[in-house]
Formats: sequence, C-alpha cells, structure tokens
Amino acid sequence: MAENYLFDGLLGDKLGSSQNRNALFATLPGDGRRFTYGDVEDVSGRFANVLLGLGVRPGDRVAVQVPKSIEAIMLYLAVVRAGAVFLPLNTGYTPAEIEYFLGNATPRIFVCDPGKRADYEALTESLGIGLETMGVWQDHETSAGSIPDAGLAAPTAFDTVARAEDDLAAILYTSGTTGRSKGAMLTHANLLSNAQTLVDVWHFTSDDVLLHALPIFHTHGLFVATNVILSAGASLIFLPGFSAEAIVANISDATCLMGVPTFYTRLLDEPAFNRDLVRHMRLFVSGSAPLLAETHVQFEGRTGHRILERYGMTETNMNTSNPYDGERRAGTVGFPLPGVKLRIADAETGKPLPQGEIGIIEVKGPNVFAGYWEMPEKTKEEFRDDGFFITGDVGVVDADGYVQIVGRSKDLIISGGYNIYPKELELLLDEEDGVLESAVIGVPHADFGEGVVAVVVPKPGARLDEAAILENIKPRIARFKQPRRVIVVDELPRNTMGKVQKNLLRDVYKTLLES
Ligand code: MLC
Ligand code: AMP
Repeated sequence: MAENYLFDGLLGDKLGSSQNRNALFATLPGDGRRFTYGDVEDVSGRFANVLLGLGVRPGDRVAVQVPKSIEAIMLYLAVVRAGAVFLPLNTGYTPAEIEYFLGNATPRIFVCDPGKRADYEALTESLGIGLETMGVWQDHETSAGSIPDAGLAAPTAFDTVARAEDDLAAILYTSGTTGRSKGAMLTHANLLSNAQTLVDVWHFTSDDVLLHALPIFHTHGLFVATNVILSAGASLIFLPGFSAEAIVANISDATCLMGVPTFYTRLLDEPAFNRDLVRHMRLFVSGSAPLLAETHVQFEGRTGHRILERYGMTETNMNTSNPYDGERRAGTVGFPLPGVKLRIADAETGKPLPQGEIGIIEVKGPNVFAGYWEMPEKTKEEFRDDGFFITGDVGVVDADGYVQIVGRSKDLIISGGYNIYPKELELLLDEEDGVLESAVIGVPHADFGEGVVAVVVPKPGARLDEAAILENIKPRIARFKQPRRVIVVDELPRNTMGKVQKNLLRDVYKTLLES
C-alpha cells in the first residue's frame, strides 16, 4: 500500500489486524464513550470516504470551525488520509473574520457548527465553497451534522491516499504584524518529525494518559498534544475545555497534562489541587506563553512537580524544551530539541551573536514550516538566506545552554495562550466614528498573563464613549481579542521619528487590569 507519510507514520503500527487496534485512544468523561485505535481507523476512514464523495481531492484545503470533539480529531485524520490539507479555525472567530480565511485559502469545503450554518450559507455560496456541518456527536440517534450523518452511512474501509514528506498536511493561520493573517503551511514531515521527537524527549509510552483540556484548532492542542499521543499509542481523557474542577475530577486517571500558563495559575487557585491528588502524575508541560518563574516555584511547592516548559510557534511546531531528566530551569524554555538548530542573531544584520548576548531567536530544522500560503514575499522576509526562520522572539542563551525568552520584536499580545495582533484591532478601532487614531497594548493580567487595552484619540470635536466602542466592535472580532478597557486620551506619545511609543503606554497602564 502506498504510504501516507503522516498518517502511516503516526498510526501505521495500530492499523489493520494489529493488536494495537484494540488499545484505548480516548475516553470522554461525563459522556461515557470510549474510542479505541480501531475506532480511529474506522471513523477516520468513514469521514475520508465522505470527503471523497464531497469532491475533496489531494491538495484541497478543508477548513473547519467546529466544537471540540473526538470526531473533530477523526476529521483531521480523515483530511490527512484523503491527501487534503486540514485548516482548523478558532471557534471564537466571527463570520467577518472567517470570511478572510475562506477567501484567502479557497478551501474545497468549510465545515462549521450546525448552529452556525445559516451565518455561512451566503458567504460560502458566493465563494463557491461547499458548506458542511459537524457538532458534538451526542449519540447515534441525533444528527450531529452533515459529516457525521454521512459518515454513519459510509464504509469504514478507505484506501488512504499516498502523500510524501514534503506534501502539505495542514495550514494554520497566524496573524501578521500588518494585521493580515498568514497561513503557515505545515508539511507531513514537519508534523511527524516533531511528534516523534517529543515522544522521545518527554518519554511518552503507550501507558500514558493525557488529560486533554486545550482547544484543538492550534498547534498546542492539535499537534503537540494529539499527535504525540497517537504516535506513542497512548490515551486521552478528552475534556471539552479547561476548567480547574474538571482537571481535579479527572486527574487521578491521567499521567500527564499539557497546558498554557493560565491552566497552572488557575490550578494553583484551586485548594483541591494538592500534592496528594497529583502524586501519581508523570509530567506537567507548559507552553504557548511565558510561564512566570514564580508560578513554576509555587507549583513545585504545592505539588512537588517541576513544570516542564517548552517553546514553540505555529510556524515551527516545538523548538526547545527543558530536559525531562536534567534540571528544569524556571524562566527558561530549555534546550533546542534534537535536530533543531537555534541561534541568537542581530535583528538588523542577521549576524549570529556570541553566547550571552540578547538578540532575535532564529531556528532551522525539520520542524520549520514550508512558508506562508500564497505569500512568497512574506515568506522571504521571515527567512534568512541560509534557511533560518526569524521567530521575532527576543532571547538569550545562558552559559549552560538554556534558552531564555526575554521579549518580542513583533508587536504581539499573548493572552491566555492566544495571540492577538494589535494592528488588527487598531485598524478596526480607527474605522470607528470619531476615532482619529489608536494604539493597542498588552498589560499584565493576573489570569491571562497579558490583557488587551486600547488607547484611542478622538477626532477634533468628537466625544468617544468606551462602552459604545466596545459594543460596536463586538460582532466584528472574536471575544478573546476584544479590549478589556478602552482609554480615551488627547494624544499618543510619539518619538522623534513619529512612531507611537507603546512602551510608555504600557508603563502608564501597567496596573489597569490588575484588579
Ligand atoms: C477566553 N476569553 C479570553 C481568553 N479565553 N480572553 C482573553 N484571552 C483568552 N485566552 C474570554 C472569554 O470569551 C470570556 O469572555 C472571558 O474571556 C472569560 O472567559 P473564561 O471562561 O475565564 O475563559 P475560559 O473559557 O476558561 O478560557 C481561558 C483559557 C482558554 C485559558 C482556558 O483561553 C484557553 O484554552 N487557552 C489556550 C489557548 C491555546 O491553546 N493556545 C495555544 C496556541 S499554539 P466574556 O464575554 O465572558 O467576558 C502556540 C504555539 C505553542 O501558541 O507554543 O504552543
Ligand atoms: P503562535 O503564533 O500562536 O504559535 O505563538 C507563538 C509564540 O508564542 C512564540 O513566538 C512565542 O512568542 C510564544 N511562546 C510560545 N511558547 C512560549 C514560552 N514557553 N515562553 C514564552 N513565549 C512562548
């Protein structure tokens, strides 16, 4: 049988008549359903047949904005098996935001939540994109959307389409500093190599059970968490989302947890989350945003476990990790993963800097993406001539080789692990009646790490109202990107070049979201 690099690489040893087919893949607390690796093969096979019937051909994009469910993971695998390209979208995005992604990626079909179908009918029709639905599959009696319905009637056997290592497996959009999102093209080899590396360095085996509470439309929850588990033949306890109570209720059956720093600060606020509860745990991983050294220390004090922090990006998958066996150093993201080259370079010249100096983190390796979808110029700008990708993160390597992230050269806010690009919001705010100009900044936020604040200047004679501005932008942009506060000022601070001094604004408003 021809090889599908990612699917066979992740699951080859669990397919067909293999004993591993019977192994448990996932349980859903509260729902009682259990999925084996055999179910993974069968259901992804059904969905792949459905996709084929819908006209999906190798290389086609399949855009998906669906609630978190195990079937959504099966759909991801079905897209890969059909040789197509999986394009997951944040469930919080509004139709106005989705319009851009569909227009840019021109997928063959768009799969949405059944409850949102009406919002997308006109749009998909005008773009010539098929519209399908998929909700949470409650039982086999109630329809959960067109894809699961058709899946029930489709055969489980599917002749998986051959795909090579450099073929695309997924496109994940990441916002750009100019306000326009860019589709990061991830190949089969990008995803498989990273999953296999992480299985090795984090010592995953088929005995592991990951408590999965992350969303599955981003690298962290979809690729790091899910691909690692599939590759190791391990299991998931699949929660619909994060809640400290659900973690406490289910952690005794798990061996590991992966989360953004907000997971860990919220768990520390939960008295029932204590040493006894997590004595049996093997591993806690944190990433997607900086974990405060203070959280690391508090967590160890409370539980006796040292959180393992790692560093990644949509474009690169995982780049570095603290060691499994050696010292997990708080405030650092550890060492480059095997196969990943990392250097600190001068932002302007790209010249590598000596150890101990602060500069831009640049990486190269099998994990690094193939470029931005239909944006060759952007792709060129973000790679050096020798193939290193310019991350935009500012870092330093200490004398022992640990990488520390000290800032970002890109104007980006990371709130609860979600990236928010100020430019996108500024463009929206500037369109508001009476707004002359705006500056969007991130300031400390106890729960989300950073919270969004908008500073706006009225046009001469105009009066601006915070509540009205917030209300107006509501339908246009996902809730997590909306400012927590809008501050009206007479003018923005500028340097002699006329550039807005966001550092001064961040300083003025640094305690605004503290309470
Ligand atoms: C929810 N809200 C947020 C938010 N999450 N606002 C800002 N930032 C966020 N991250 C909104 C809600 O809509 C709600 O709005 C209000 O804030 C409070 O919500 P909540 O109920 O407290 O939030 P919750 O649903 O519990 O979600 C918080 C969270 C979630 C931290 C669990 O944001 C989350 O799962 N984050 C993980 C993101 C992630 O997976 N990132 C990985 C990217 S990959 P209202 O209207 O009620 O006020 C990547 C690469 C790598 O970065 O290295 O991994
Ligand atoms: P995304 O584009 O959503 O993949 O976000 C990637 C960005 O998240 C990186 O460029 C970093 O700025 C940030 N990031 C990821 N992991 C960490 C970490 N452990 N510490 C600090 N920042 C991180």
